[in-house]
Amino acid sequence: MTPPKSVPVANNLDAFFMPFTANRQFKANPRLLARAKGVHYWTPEGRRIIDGTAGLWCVNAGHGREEIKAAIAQQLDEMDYAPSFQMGHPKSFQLAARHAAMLPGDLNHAFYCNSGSEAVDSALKIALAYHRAAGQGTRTRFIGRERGYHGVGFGGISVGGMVNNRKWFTMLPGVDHLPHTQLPQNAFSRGEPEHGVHLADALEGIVGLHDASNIAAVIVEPCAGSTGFLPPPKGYLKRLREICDKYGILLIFDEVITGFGRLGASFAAEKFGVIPDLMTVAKGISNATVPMGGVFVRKHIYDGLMTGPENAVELFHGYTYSAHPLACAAASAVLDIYKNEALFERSAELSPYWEEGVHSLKGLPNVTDIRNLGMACGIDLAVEGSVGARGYKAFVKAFELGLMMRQSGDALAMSPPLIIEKNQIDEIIEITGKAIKAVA
Ligand code: PXG
Repeated sequence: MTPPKSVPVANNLDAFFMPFTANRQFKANPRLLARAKGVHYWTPEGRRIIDGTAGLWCVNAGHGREEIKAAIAQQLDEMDYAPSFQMGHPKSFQLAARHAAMLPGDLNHAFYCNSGSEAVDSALKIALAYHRAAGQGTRTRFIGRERGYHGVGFGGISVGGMVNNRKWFTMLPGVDHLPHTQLPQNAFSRGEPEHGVHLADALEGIVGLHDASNIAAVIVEPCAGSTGFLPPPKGYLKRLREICDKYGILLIFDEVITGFGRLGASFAAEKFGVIPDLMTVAKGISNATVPMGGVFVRKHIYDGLMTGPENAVELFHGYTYSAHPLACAAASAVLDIYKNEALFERSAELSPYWEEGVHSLKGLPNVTDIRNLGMACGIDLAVEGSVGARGYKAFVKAFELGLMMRQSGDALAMSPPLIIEKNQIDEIIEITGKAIKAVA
């Protein structure tokens, strides 16, 4: 790959109000990415950066995929846009059928939107509508989990459990939280930790407090991503499913990160053998080429909403760009790549090597925990001064050394594209080790 020509960037950074970024700090010392191919980015000056995070956990099939580019270009030629309200275009129906066929259990209907945040808010609304259609309109409460991330809509931040995303904003009423699942006795666990199944039982307490007749749904990430990657304790998700079933509470898995191969299976639901009533996805659904999100629902949810007169809209919810033709074309091409290159299987095959690599960092200065599952990991560093200071320094150092990682407080997280090679995993681990040592 030819390094890019230099792109002028100085003095013009002011106008863009950057999301989830320390704007002033960044603009004083920017980190810019100008090109990408395979598992690499290049800065405007042509410096190569290995992508340890698949963008933001989303470019699962690697960057610059010609097949996706061709599908999007062809779709643009054929038809740029068509509405999905009281109209349809063929690719949306084809894509939904393909998703339904690959999803576990009877998760066989797809509602499309444009992001994970929209997917979460859509799922919460579908849960409310489902209960109301079933004559259980008092079921309005949602249960999230501490340290959960469900995007940035008002629904998502309310069920989410990250304090900085919540404290500035008004919350939805009627939300409780389960405890998070990071226990000190599980430090340095490989894969699913041994301890913590009992943490799911907190749901019984919440039911005791509010009564099940007031609770609509529980939403969790099967494996929490944004707060430093927390795999579920053994048996935890099954226990949650059992308690939800006992009380008629819907279970929503937010698979925005875990979906499409990240954990070495199509979805976490498949990996753990636990089928939620609704599943939210985004990111890997389109390999991040065209924004797309979705809610996959089980048969009883869809059927439950197909009531009333046939000429009545069953769900008063949707987006101008729901099932956008370009997104559908991209998502379909991505499914071909996942299948043709067996990337979910590849993710499973590579994960023991990844696990060895990330756990080889145990013993480096200030490393207090390492977690992994599938092709992702979280590494906790001891706090130095203020929370997040050391984590940020490690992240900046890694970028200087040619690696893109994620940092949340003092937790580092990585999730490379699933096309990564073993020698590239070695490079990621080596640079991570150097960055950690540099901030000791
Ligand atoms: N749910 C989950 C589980 C997510 O991880 C969202 C919803 C929201 O998706 P959108 O497309 O609205 O951003 C996410 C997004 C990080 C990081 O570094 C994670 C996300 C986004 C940005 C950064 O952990 N996840």
